[in-house]
Amino acid sequence: MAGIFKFTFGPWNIHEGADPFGPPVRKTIRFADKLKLYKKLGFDGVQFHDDDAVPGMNDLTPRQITKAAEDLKKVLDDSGLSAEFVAPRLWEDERTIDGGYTSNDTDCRKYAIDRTKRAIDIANSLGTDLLVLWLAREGTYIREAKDSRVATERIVAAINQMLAYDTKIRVCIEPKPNEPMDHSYVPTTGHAIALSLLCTDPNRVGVNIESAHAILAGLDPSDEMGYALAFNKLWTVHLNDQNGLKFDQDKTFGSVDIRRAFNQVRVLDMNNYGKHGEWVGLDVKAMRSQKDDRATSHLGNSRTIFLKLLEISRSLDETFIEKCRSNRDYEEFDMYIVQSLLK
Ligand code: XUL
Ligand code: MN
Repeated sequence: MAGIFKFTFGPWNIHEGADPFGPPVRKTIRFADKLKLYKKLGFDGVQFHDDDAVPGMNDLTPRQITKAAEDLKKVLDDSGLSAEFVAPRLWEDERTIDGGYTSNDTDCRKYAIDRTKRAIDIANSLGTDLLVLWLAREGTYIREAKDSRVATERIVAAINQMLAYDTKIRVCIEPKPNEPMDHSYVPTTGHAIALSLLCTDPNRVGVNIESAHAILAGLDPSDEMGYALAFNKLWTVHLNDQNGLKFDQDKTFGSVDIRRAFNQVRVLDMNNYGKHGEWVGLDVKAMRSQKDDRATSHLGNSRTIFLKLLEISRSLDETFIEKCRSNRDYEEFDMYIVQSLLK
């Protein structure tokens, strides 16, 4: 069996509860205070958007950005925390309204690449070689807005520039089928992995699978994970849960479908996920209707649910499971799994 899992989340997972229809409903917790919560909640790693690490980075020189990131690294070291990855936030600037890497405008594409290079600088300063790309606006609202072949080639060209800029960086695509864009160019794990094979160094392009994003694509997250594992490309995960085909909910892991969550834990554990230093990442949000006092519980709860499901998976009778499989006794097997989850 695999070893001990280590857990991580991003500071955006502690938030004020604003949604597209209403303002914040909880008090802001300062970044420095969020960092203090990590260990208390059972987490050792921090995931960063580039400007979580260096706020206001568009107004800073590359040297100033690196200096700020180096200062943050000292804070992380003093807190016993590691940076897991850095992700360029390419969805807020006016130059990325119609996409960054796939924008039809040359200057906007240049901005996206330059910003990504700064995110790589930040990753280096924070001591991580992992860059996550959630391709938020690399898509369209009407298909005719962009040429999908050109858009795909532009994403590949952008990743190739990242690989050339830093010969150590590993680029991890986080697929999502929609939201904010209506149609996304890299909607699933299969798309992301196929895209990696077009890059100059496919071995340095992998995936970050988010449970909710897979569900939004009508797919099972654990099968997506198994697929990526078969390519040795599952380099991080964003575990959470999702109630059907609606907005991206980022619910507490296992809170909607405990069996679906169980299968994610099981596929990770059975395949020694973590053996090469991979983290168990969460991307979960407290409900907007939650009061301030327990607005971080979703993080600890997700971790607790993961560990409980791990315990259940490891306690299963593997000989019995093999017998069920070879006899095709799937009704018995089904009941065994359900009973194990009900205990
Ligand atoms: C968006 C999402 C992002 C990425 C990081 O749906 O999941 O938070 O995980 O950029
Ligand atoms: Mn995510």
